[in-house]
Amino acid sequence: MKLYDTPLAPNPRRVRWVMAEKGVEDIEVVTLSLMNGDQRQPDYVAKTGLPLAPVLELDNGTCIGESLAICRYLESLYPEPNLFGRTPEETAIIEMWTRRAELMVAHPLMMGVRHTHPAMAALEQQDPALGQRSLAAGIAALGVLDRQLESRAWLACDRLTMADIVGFIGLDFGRMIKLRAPQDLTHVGRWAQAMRERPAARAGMPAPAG
Ligand SMILES: N[C@@H](CCC(=O)N[C@@H](CS)C(=O)NCC(=O)O)C(=O)O
Repeated sequence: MKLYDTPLAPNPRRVRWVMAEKGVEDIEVVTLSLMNGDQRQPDYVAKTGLPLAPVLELDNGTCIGESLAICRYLESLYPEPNLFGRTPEETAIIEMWTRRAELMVAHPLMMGVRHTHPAMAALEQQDPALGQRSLAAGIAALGVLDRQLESRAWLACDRLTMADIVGFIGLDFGRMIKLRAPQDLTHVGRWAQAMRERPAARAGMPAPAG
């Protein structure tokens, strides 16, 4: 299998994080430069369907796009540690928090970065007002995570799940514009620190400067 990846972008990072948690090392990683437009090359789009990363290409040539679909596929192949749920109830609760983390936090923060960071002008017809509204929505939704984390270490159940990975990567992408969770969100702060300390947090990430 081959993973079409790119180091700084949040959606491919979900896949690398899951691979690291599960100890998956037998997938070839092909690194794309989004800034150079590798994702828009006709061969890549013809093969994968959209000018986006990540994509997992199976040995039979099937291409799976959408980071969460790739992560679910990896969960089927490498079931431990479980990240998507063991029982119907757990699976539903993890799905609920994964969707909230993605739709309410990760997506707005990603839109905020894309529409306000100067380097993102290469990828986006920027609308700074939309960027600011998106950032405000993403930050407000962190309050929802903070309430959920008040009485628990992880978002969805008593262990790390996909919901934590999606939520944290969304928040951490905000570092591009020096965004941090508001200090009064102490539960988010503690959870984010626990996520940052996991070895998987470093998977495929460039070494810090200095
Ligand atoms: N919903 C997709 C989103 C994929 C996506 O937006 N990928 C971004 C990187 S995070 C990308 O490839 N952008 C290329 C571009 O904007 O030209 C997923 O979860 O995989």
